[in-house]
Amino acid sequence: MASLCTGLAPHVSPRTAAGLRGVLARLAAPLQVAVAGRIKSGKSTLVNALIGRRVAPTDVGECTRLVTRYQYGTVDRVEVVLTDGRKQVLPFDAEGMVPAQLGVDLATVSHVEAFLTNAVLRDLTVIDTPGLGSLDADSVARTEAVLHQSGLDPVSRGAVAGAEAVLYVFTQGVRVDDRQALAAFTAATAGREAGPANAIAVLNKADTIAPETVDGADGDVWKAALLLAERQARTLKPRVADVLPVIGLVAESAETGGFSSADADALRKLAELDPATRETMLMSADLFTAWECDVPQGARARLLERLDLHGVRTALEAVDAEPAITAGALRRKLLDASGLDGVRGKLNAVFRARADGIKAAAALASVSALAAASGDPNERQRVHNAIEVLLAKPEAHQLRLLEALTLVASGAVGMPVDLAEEVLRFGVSPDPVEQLGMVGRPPEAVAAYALERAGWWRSFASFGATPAQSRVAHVVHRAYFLIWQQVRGHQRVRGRR
Ligand SMILES: Nc1nc2c(ncn2[C@@H]2O[C@H](COP(=O)(O)OP(=O)(O)OP(=O)(O)O)[C@@H](O)[C@H]2O)c(=O)[nH]1
Ligand SMILES: [Mg+2]
Repeated sequence: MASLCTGLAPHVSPRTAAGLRGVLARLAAPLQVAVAGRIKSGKSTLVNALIGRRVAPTDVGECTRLVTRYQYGTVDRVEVVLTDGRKQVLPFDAEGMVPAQLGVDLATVSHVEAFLTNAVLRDLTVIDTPGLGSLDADSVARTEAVLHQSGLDPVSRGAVAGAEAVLYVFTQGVRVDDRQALAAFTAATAGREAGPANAIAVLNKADTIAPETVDGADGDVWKAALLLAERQARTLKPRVADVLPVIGLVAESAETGGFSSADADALRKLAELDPATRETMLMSADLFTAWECDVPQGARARLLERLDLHGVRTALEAVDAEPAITAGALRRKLLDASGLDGVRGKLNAVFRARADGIKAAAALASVSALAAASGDPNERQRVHNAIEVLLAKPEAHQLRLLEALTLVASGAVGMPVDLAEEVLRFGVSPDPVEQLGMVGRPPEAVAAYALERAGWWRSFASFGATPAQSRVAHVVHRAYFLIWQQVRGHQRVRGRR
């Protein structure tokens, strides 16, 4: 993609050339992941947990209404980018956060760039977005109106569309069958279709789920969250690779030092209360802070703010199991209970492992858009020809596969359900055996299956498929063929040994 851009630049109009330079710069930069979702769904809290530092203001402040890009820099600083392109540099506030008040007229602000020395950001830029507007109206028509008028302002639309991958934040407030939410999230990626290769969803605030409302949860909050996430996944796939439950607040406190040794001391004291008092206090936030007990109210309020009731209960259970537990070990327990490791793992598997492919696919979409926007038909043709040449190269197979996945996921190319599912499996993991759903099976079986499917897709491409299906089928055929070659290669090596 990079050589396509450099090759084309001297032969196109200055405007298109400037666009190509933009695409080139993006290709060289870390993968950009936007965190998107409804207002107050816990996006900024999750951003902090992922970065491992409390930098994004949550709850209040002007910044929750602005797009903020957290990226790697050698010096910590905040830049407020104005709509006229000027920048104002600000320091982080006394607590190390992006200042809640910027001291600039918000109407003149485009977005905020925050540079941090955190290692996590070396290969991932995280974009915090303002929440999508309220979507509780019943009609889809109204949802559309909300989205196109006020639900998502042009700046955040640009940020999300500009992002190469998306992490959608849901809460259980979104019903499984909530088509509106789905429509909203699809629209949020305007310009770049979301699919299993570039989108993941989380069911956030899992701690607030009432387990008795979920069949099969046996009163267990985390089990309820897993079941709900699974149900949401059924509705949201193939738009997203997966839906994972997470407790962003607990993850943030455990990862950013928000949970202190004073908090651990307070918990140890609370654990010593008689069981009846403790149960009563854990019934509600009000009871927890107002009840008469030895632990100062301020310390309890702090615990609630950092962990909420479910987090406090989890921590108390850890203390019960190990009364002398250190603050560090308690923090680790909380992190485990938050589900953040699962989200990180998914981010790595879906985004990081394929960052080059995702970036190239995004660049391809941008270059196509640049060509479409050009007024000169010759220029359009020149760009299209260059893309055709690129896609015909064997190395472009990954790119074609990601594109095919997106076409099928978005419904742009219609497929019978079982075939669509088969195609979309290529998106679940970069590991070929997982893609075939054959983990643990002997290589001979994997190779035989890949070969059989390669043959099937080849004939489907030639007979019975529409032209659009046929293009996808060719790519799928090749994907199976390459897996067959790879697995057979391993077998040979083993045979020789
Ligand atoms: N109980 C609980 N509360 C959470 C969790 N995550 C976030 N919150 C709380 O939810 C509120 C909103 O969190 P934010 O992170 O500011 O949400 P946001 O989506 O960034 O909000 P906007 O940017 O205003 O749309 C805060 O009070 C958080 O403490 C969670 O996992 N559990
Ligand atoms: Mg926010």
